[in-house]
Amino acid sequence: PVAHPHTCTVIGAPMTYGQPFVGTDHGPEILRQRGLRSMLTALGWRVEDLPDLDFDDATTHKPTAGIGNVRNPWLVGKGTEKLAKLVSDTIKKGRFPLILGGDHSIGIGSLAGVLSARPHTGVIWVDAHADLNTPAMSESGNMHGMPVGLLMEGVAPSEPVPGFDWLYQTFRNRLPPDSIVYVGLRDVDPAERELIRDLGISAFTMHEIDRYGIGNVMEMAIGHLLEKDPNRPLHLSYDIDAVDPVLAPATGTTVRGGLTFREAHFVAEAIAQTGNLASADIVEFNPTLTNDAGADETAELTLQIITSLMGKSII
Ligand code: 4U7
Ligand code: MN
Ligand code: MN
Ligand code: MN
Repeated sequence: PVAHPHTCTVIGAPMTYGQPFVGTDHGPEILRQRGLRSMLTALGWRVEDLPDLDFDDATTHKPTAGIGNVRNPWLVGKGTEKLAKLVSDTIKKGRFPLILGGDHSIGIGSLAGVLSARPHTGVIWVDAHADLNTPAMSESGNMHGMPVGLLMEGVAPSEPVPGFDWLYQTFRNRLPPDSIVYVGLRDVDPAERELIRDLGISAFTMHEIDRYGIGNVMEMAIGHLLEKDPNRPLHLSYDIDAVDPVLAPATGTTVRGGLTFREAHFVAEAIAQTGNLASADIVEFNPTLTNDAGADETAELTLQIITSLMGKSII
């Protein structure tokens, strides 16, 4: 298996432009305040904590509003370009990028960066949603619903969305449909469902979690990605809305019937145990969308999931 790099680079990606609410920009700072760094150090990581990326500087030069059916494409495009470069450079330095959202549009930058440094990566997408929309398919125009769609082979638009020229120049690698598995889906748009079926994408929805149990689901999910190459690097994208909204109310697109507390942790533990995890993002925490207690609870849960993911074992 891929040895854990000794150094984890914490990348704050305080993006809000991929969805309609402010507040997701507080994610990185709140996780740091709650002791992310010392928690990682206690697990044996050397930590490089970079300043948050600046996603607001693009507002000064170019149109910020919607273009066609897409909302804020320029802002999301310029921001995710920065993230893609940083993620790719971090991996090339032999470090583990731990990317803190921000809304899930940052997944465009994470995926592009990961695929540029390690084209053969397998991706685990833990989410209530498939995030497989393209501008042509999307009904909302929100780019946090598009990270997988914009990066997947056979789905990604052939022409760049405004602000995304970089995705057609230096970051041209795409994700083959058999290189992703979904865990936790329960709210999939009709056009996304059709793509998942047509492309044969591996999807463990809440139905499969109920049916087989989370232990078997994670074994099947990881098995699918590591089938041909047990040493394959893995990238995890963890949308906190995968967890049941009773436990994680502070997020923008809640859907009832999500992962339980233990299921949410087990997913992270099982991925950590492979020894193949090489990069991760955790996204969509928004402390402003609920009361203080709900925000605290969601922040703490997010931190605990990161702890499990980065190697904490119960005994
Ligand atoms: B998230 C949605 F229509 N599919 O495209 C869309 F249901 O990153 C939701 O997973 C997207 O939170 C959710 O707007 C994006 C909608
Ligand atoms: Mn989601
Ligand atoms: Mn998502
Ligand atoms: Mn969401």
